Amino acid sequence: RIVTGSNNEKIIMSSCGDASYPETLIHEFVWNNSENYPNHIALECGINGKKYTFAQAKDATSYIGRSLRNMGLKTGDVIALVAPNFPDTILSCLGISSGGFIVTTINPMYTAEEMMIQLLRANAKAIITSTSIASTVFAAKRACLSHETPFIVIDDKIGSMPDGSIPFSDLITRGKSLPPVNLNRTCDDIVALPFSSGTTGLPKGVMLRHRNLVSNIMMVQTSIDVFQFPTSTFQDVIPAVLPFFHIYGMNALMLPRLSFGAKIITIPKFVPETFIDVLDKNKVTALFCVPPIILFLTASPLVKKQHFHHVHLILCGAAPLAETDVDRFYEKYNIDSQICEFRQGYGLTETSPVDFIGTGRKYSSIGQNIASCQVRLVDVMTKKDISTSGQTGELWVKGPHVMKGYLNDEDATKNTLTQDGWLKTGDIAYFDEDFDFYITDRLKELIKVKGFQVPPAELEALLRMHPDVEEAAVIGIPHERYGEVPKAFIVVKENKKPTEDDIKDFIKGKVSEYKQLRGGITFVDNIPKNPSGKILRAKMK
Ligand code: 4UW
Repeated sequence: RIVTGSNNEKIIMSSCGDASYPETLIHEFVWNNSENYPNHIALECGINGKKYTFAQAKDATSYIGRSLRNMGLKTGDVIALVAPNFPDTILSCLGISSGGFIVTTINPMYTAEEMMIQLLRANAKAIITSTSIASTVFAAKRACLSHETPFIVIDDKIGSMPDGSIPFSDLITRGKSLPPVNLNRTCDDIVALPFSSGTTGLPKGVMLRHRNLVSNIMMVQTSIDVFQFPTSTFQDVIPAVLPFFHIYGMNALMLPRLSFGAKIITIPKFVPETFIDVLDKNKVTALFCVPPIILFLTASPLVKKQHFHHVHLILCGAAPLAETDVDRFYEKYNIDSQICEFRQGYGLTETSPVDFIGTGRKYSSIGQNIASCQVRLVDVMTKKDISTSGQTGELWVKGPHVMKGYLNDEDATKNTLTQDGWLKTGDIAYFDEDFDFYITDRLKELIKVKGFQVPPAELEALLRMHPDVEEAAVIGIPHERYGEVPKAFIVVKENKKPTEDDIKDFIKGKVSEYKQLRGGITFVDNIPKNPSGKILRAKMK
């Protein structure tokens, strides 16, 4: 399994070999098999029941692309998609691709200020959103984009459309009478621009090509056979509560599962009753989770054994999960773990996202590197490659799924991607005697709250804007339900005495709910830093 490279690097190859994948654009890939089941339901709203068959969804995608072209948008323009999970969110995403554009997905929970930063950094030329958040998105648009920027709104039955909006449904109806788009795109072109803070600093646009997304889907598909993933013999039914704006929801759930004929039931927001209602009304076959959902499934009195009757796979990732959490789930429901199997996955936005998937019964392991994903473990101190089980090092990965780089950020790209294509994940890991991997720590600054990214640099910059704050440093501390929460250390200016609540109030409203300083604030005399001024986060922890 371990091959020595030309620079004496120790490369841990995948036991699955290499994956083959077609040179196809992502929207073509997703609908490739759909002619075999045109009348099956592809998309259904878990709230209002709105449905699209595969044939309808495929056609709608194409019409949306045509309509966007007809608005004067040009090949390679970036379109911001800021919407909770709805069938129309999925159609928007694929429609943007079919029109030859790039989709930057923005967290619909963001404040207008947070949205503005991404709209500007991504240089968005149009926005697709939905009525329930349209006023916030419109405020962001008005503050930073030109008046003519197309503002397209999905009617999600809550809230209304700001003046001058284009109803999303018009894109489909009008697109029918427009000529097909003459696409001049290759698999090397960028199609998705999700944002990630990477190993350090503020969120950056992650440039993902069509090939990155398509290859990663096939890398997983090749590996699930080798790792004997439980699969359905019939059409999968998958509730989609993980947000599509995040790469896990986008290219581990939505796009791959649609490609293989699943029915996706969209859930716009995690509300226990809504989630249970979807489980009650559907024969759900697979659950895509983050650790807090696993905890919810175990703890909630609303969840019953019968909800798992058709479930053959429970997948979890985006943040660490303890073996005992999975044990507790199985103990509570007395479910056969070979019929309803639990597996972890591991990945990151920068790798489209999947690098590892679970191989079986070791619940705390992220499993093994998938087909075509090469891995190195690099000792943090000596920078030498590790080739022995049990030793920890930084995880590096390489393969056709690795991003092109960060948009307009050469420094960050250089610090993350080596010249020969290795991506430094910023995660610390080791492998056992079976080559099953375990994540033990995070070298990078990133804090993960419920699986969502919280870049400490963003909160630190905000805290420094408070008139009483001299210096600030933010780290993640463990939290029982959320995994981690941000905690701030603050040095105040001379003769100033702000309270913890003063500072928390200052942050409130400026950043989303999940980024709030739930870990509290400690006032200190100084922040430990290295000679070049970098905050010594490990020391603070
Ligand atoms: N255990 C511990 C894990 C794990 C983890 C991720 O926001 P991003 O950039 O991306 C994600 C992607 C999640 C994901 C991808 C594919 C997959 O199969 C799956 O599970 C089924 C989940 O969250 O954050 C990337 C960072 O999130 C941490 C890790 O620090 C990584 O660098 N992370 N998965 N299983 N930590």
